[in-house]
Amino acid sequence: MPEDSIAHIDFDELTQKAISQPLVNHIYTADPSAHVFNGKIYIYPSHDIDAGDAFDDLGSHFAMEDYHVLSMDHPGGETTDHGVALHVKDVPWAQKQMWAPDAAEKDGKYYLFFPAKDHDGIFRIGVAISDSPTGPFTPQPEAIKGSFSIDPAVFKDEDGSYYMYFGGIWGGQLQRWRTGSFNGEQPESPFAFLPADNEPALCGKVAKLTDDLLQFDEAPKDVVIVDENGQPLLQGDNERRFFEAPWIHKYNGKYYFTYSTGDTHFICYAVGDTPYGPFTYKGVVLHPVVGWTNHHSIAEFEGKWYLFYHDSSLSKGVTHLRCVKVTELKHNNDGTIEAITPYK
Ligand code: FUB
Repeated sequence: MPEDSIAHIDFDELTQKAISQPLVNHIYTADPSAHVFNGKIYIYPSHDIDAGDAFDDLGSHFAMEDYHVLSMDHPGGETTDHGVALHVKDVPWAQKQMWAPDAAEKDGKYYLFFPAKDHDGIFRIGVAISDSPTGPFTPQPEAIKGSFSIDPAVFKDEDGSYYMYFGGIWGGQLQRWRTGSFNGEQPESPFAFLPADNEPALCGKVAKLTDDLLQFDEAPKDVVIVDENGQPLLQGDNERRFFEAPWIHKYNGKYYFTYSTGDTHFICYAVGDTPYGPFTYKGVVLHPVVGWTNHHSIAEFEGKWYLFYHDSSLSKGVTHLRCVKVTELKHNNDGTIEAITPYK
């Protein structure tokens, strides 16, 4: 929901109408990536702070410096904040803007994947390792070779392969990589280098990870989203095309690619037969929330599916001070997802 609509919101009424409440309210949290490890739910969110940076279309106001891990025994249970799991000052290659992270488990070790701007102001994706799902995590000295842009989401397929989905346009810089290398020619603008409205939309990326989960095992490929006629969505199709916040879950043998449409504020989904797609656009998962960004993850716990998401209700509408929430998500018998309206 854009900022200019917020002036008219009665936040007491909104809290009453919200389908779920903040999981924690002692810190601001966003971009929740949820996983079930050892029968318990762990949430890897961004930790929002007000660093005083002005709002702009590059997201400079999202100036996060560290990560906390949250956990709960079951949805609706008490949420525990396990404190600082990784701080930007401990990451040699990173300078600022610790944006949306994700995590994975392999052979009893836990891997935190996170984007940050490097010392040249270019978003890269790094990995940090821990023996515990709650950290603290020890970062690798360098970012993943060949990594770029933001919003990593790591998916473990049933054959034991791990894939990273990532990317975000505007402040996430994906458009600057259209030629395969970083285009830093003009002063940073969210709109330079984007395809024209009648050209195929910029795609999120996917790359298989190496066995140690520390590098890409292949050059990142496009995650192509097509319409009902098999045609790639166009850049001007703002209500359906990819903007940021990719996630993937598998349901009944199909791969569900879910993502934010950014400036139109939806979480949408598209379905494919392989982890690489192509994915056919199907519809909306989550309608706009209070705050500019919409970001989510989807996890199964004890046979039910849950959508983890955020809004800016706790800060009464401040875009960069968000709070994470959870609600049940339903797959219909025909494989579609029941769209969620965040306020009744
Ligand atoms: O939290 C910073 C950025 O805002 C994330 O990386 C995007 O997905 C959006 O939620």
